[in-house]
Amino acid sequence: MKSKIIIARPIFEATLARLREHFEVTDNQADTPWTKASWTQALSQHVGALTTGSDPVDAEVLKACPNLKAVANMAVGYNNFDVPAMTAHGVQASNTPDVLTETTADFGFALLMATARRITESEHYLRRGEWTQWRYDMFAGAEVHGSTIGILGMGRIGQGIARRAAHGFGMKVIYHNRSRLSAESEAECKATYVSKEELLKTADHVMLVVPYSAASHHTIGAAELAQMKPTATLINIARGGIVDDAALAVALREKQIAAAGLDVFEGEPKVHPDLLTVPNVVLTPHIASASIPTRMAMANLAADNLISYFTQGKSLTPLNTVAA
Ligand code: 8YV
Repeated sequence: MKSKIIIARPIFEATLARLREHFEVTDNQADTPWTKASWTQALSQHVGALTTGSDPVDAEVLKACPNLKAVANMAVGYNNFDVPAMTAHGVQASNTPDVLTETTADFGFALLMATARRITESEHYLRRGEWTQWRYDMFAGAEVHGSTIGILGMGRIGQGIARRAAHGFGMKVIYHNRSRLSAESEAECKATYVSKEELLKTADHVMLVVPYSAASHHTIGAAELAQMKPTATLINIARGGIVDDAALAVALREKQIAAAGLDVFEGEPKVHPDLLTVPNVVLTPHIASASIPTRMAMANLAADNLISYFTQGKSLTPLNTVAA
């Protein structure tokens, strides 16, 4: 008899077909939204699940799911998981590292370019039919090449951004992280370790790539925004709660900083209403990893993590160790 798994959100048909070879699958190709209660109830009927970064697997959910054995997150970030609680319940947790690193770093750069060079703001102006003649200061933005980028969070994606910045754009790279990179990695990224305060004070562009946890909640709030240069841009491709969105909307409106580019939001898919009305912000709906090949690689790795757990007793990219 095949084990029963649930796929929380729509997925590629090919991934679904592959999973159906191994499991009895409950899919959600109809994209029916979950409440926490309906998700918990559905999950409790299955031994495995393929989730995205916004489907909770916490102590409360786990209590209702005594038969659950493995959950594969189709995301590198896993703040939707309570990993210690999963370990305590004997549930294998896995994520999808590496396969999305370069694509997400590409997007960080795209958002930086769009924000610094005011691409979306100028496109809206053009579409509104307001472009009547050339002006020396029309949508003049900040320089990217040769400027200083400050990267908060220097994991795989942060290092991908640093390599692009240093080698592609001749930027000076400064970073702050819980721990310093090895001398070899610093040299490869041409990156200099600085304090968070120095980074905020000196960077022309601040890029946020820190994982979300209680400790990183509101890493950037009113006090940090006040330390940044008035000409600086802030880019968030990490997680919504890293930035105090209400404080950011005020800082943007009052031109405490020049502009922001945000792919993630507190309480997404809801976006703070004040961010929707300020012009100097570029907003995208959490798509940093969304190239077709990368999303396929993420889906395949998540599927392989489930298949590997149920056939070999261990996922390929596990986040915890559990007895099979
Ligand atoms: C995911 C992400 O697409 O990997 C992550 O952590 O934020 C994105 O790549 C998103 O979390 C949905 O799973």
